[in-house]
Amino acid sequence: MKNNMYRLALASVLFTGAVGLSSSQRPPAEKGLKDYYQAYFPIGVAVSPQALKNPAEVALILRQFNSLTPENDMKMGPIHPEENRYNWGPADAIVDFAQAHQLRVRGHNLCWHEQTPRWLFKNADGSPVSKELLLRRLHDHIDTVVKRYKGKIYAWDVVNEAVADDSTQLLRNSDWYKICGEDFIAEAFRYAHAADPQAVLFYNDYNTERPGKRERIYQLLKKLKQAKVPIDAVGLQGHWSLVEPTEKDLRATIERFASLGLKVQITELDVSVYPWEKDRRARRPGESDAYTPEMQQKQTAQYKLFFKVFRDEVKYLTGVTFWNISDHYTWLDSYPVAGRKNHPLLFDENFKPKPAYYEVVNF
Ligand code: 9MR
Repeated sequence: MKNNMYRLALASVLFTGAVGLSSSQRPPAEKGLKDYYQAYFPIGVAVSPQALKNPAEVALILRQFNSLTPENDMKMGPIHPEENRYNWGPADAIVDFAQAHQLRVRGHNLCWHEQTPRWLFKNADGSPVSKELLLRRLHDHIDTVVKRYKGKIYAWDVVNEAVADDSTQLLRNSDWYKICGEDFIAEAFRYAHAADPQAVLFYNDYNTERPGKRERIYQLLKKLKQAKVPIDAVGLQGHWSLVEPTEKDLRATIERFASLGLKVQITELDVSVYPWEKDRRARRPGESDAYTPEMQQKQTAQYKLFFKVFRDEVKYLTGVTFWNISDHYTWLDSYPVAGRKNHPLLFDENFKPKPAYYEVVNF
């Protein structure tokens, strides 16, 4: 690690001193995550169009990452707010940026129970739509969005988070499920495949390393494979923490899904300094936002372990994407309610690499 820090420091001295040299004399620009992992898999990041206008964030993205995921702008609500109106601007801005800088794009997502537009599940008179109409709407949405970005988006999260957290059910009791039963899942994959046969199609979910949920997801994916549904891969979101997952659960998860002939990606990686708390993230009285040395140390060890496992599992793993760029902005600070300041990423609030970064690139 010391060695690496020394090399980075030296590189930046050389680089600053190199202004005025001809291009053949200039030393190579400092390496980033994407370069250290070039022989392994692309390293991506979730972005908004606003971040792509901020020079400090742009510099960090271009140095460190070679794949982008729109954090929100391709979800059905934002991109298709009314039945006959698409809002392409923000999504196009991200795809155009990626094209200009030769970055890959993962599309996120085509069918989810959150961030759905208000018109989707209702008839004009407010009554719930029939299964036939809902599937037709799903088809038209997927067909339009996937075809627009054909050749520019290499992979899609087709169905997001359809499996229940509750161990007594296989599928989440969403409006999709209530109206269509489980058929919407297979149909979504068929529509996406018909629109772009080259795109790599994912089922994407969270808490995939917890044995109970892992098995429920496994059952769903096995059924889809047996029915010859065009699904290629599974996305482990990777919203992890200082206490989970264990190495054993992480390896078991990757290998269990790979045994179905699916590729695996980590699609939304961050390591929260608080335990999993999706339903109770609000700031509690008397709590501080401190990012303590103990938290930082544990987080560094977690990142080191996770990337060691990722490298070991490279046969199955085809990408790792972080959910947000740096601790300057993370969804964990504000979703679903304003909560404690979190510090889940490899770069700090000033866009500087944290100790965890050096452990990830030093192998
Ligand atoms: O990061 C996203 C946040 O800005 C949105 O408010 C939120 C809305 O549900 O979605 C967040 O992204 C989610 C992703 O699309 C799917 N997996 C969980 C992510 C974090 O909630």
